[in-house]
Amino acid sequence: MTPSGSGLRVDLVSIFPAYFDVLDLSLAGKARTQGLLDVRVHDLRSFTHDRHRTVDDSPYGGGAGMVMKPEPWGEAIDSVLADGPEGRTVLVVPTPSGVPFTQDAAADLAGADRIVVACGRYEGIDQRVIDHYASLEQVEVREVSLGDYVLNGGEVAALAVVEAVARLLPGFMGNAASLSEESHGDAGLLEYPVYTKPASWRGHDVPAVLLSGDHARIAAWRHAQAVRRTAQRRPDLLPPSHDVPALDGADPGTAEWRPAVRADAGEVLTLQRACWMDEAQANDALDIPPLQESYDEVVAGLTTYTTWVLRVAGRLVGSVRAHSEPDGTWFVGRLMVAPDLRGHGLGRWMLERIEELAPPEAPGFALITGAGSEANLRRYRRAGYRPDRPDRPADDPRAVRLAKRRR
Ligand code: 6GU
Repeated sequence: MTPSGSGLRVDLVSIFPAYFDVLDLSLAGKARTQGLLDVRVHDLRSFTHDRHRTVDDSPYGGGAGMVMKPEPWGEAIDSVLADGPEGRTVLVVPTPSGVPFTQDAAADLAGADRIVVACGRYEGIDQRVIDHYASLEQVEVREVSLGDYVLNGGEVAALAVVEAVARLLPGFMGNAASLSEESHGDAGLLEYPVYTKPASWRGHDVPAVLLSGDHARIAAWRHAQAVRRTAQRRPDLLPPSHDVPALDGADPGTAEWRPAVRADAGEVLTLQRACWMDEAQANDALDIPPLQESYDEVVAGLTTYTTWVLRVAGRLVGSVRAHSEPDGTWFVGRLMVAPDLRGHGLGRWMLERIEELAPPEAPGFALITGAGSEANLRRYRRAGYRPDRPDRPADDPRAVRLAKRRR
C-alpha cells in the first residue's frame, strides 16, 4: 500500500483519452469506488504548443510511419509526476517490442504507489523519452508487450494492465481472487475446464466424475485435465523438456513424449499385454483381465489419470500414468516399456517425467510392483522408492507398495 494508505494512483497519457471511459464500468471501476485505485486520464495533445497540436514526425534514418515527438511526452510526464503521491513510481510504456506482461509483472505493479502509462501510437515514442525517465532515480521504467501481435496503440494494453493490477490490490472485492491464485494447487498450469447446470446440454454431458461428490477423485481429474491442456496448448509452461534416452538405431528427433489420447488406447493396451506376460512369469500369476475390461479401463484412465505416452519413430514404446490419492500422494501406475527396449533407461526416465507432473502439494509418490520381480524392486530402489507401510499386511502378498517422500 501507499504510505498514505490512499490506494494506487494511475495516470494514463494518450491522444485518445476517451478510450479509458470504460474504466468507469469495469473491475477497475469497482476498485475506484472502493478507494483502492485513483485513475486520472491525460490528453497528450494538451502538452503541445503549435496550432495543429502535433505529436508525431518522420523517423530519423528514414522508413515507414511516424514517430512520436519527445517534447510533448516530456512535458506530459513531468507534469504528471509533479502532482501525485510520494513513493515507488513505475512508468509503463506499452509496445509490441516490450517484455511480455505477465501475472508476476501485474503483481509487482500492484505493489507500487503510482503507475504512469505512456500510450504511444504510430511506430512508437522517440526512444530518448524512455531513456530519460529510466535515468531518473525516482522512476522505474517498464516497456511491456501484451503478446506477439501488433495493436495500433498502447491504449488497449494500458486497459489490460490496469485491470490485471486492480484485481490484485489488497482489499479488492475481499481479495478472493488473489487468494485463490496464491493457494490453488496447480499454479503454473492452465485452468481445468469448468461446468455448471444443466448436467446435459445439447447432447453434451458434464463429465460424470464432477457429479460423483468424491472430492479426491474430482481434484485428481481436474489436475489431469490441467496438465493435458497445458501440454497441448502451452508446452512452454511445463517442466523444461528433457531428452529421451538414446535408443540404438532410432533417430532421437523422432521421439515424442505427450499426454495420451484416445487414439493411443489400442497400442497402450497391446503394450500392457506384452508387459503383463513378463510380469506374470516373474510373479507366477497369469490372471490377465479380459480385453474389453482392460480397454474400457485404459480409455477411462485417459481422462481420470494423467497418462503419458512415449513414441519413437511412431511406435508406442512406453507409457505411464499417475493420479492423486485422497491424501495427495501421487500414485504412479502402469509404468511400461516395450520388452525389446528394456535396459536403455526409458522406464526411469518416464518415472522422473511423471513425478514432475505431480501437483505441487503432493507429499510424495507411491507405486505398486510385483513382490517377485527382483529387477523391478532394484530399479525402484535406485529411483529412491522404499517399502511403504511395511508393518501393514498387503492386500495381495504377491505385490508390494513402495513410496518416496518428495524432495
Ligand atoms: Cl503493449 N502495444 C502495441 N501497440 N501493440 C501490442 C502490444 C502493446 N502488445 C502486443 N501488441
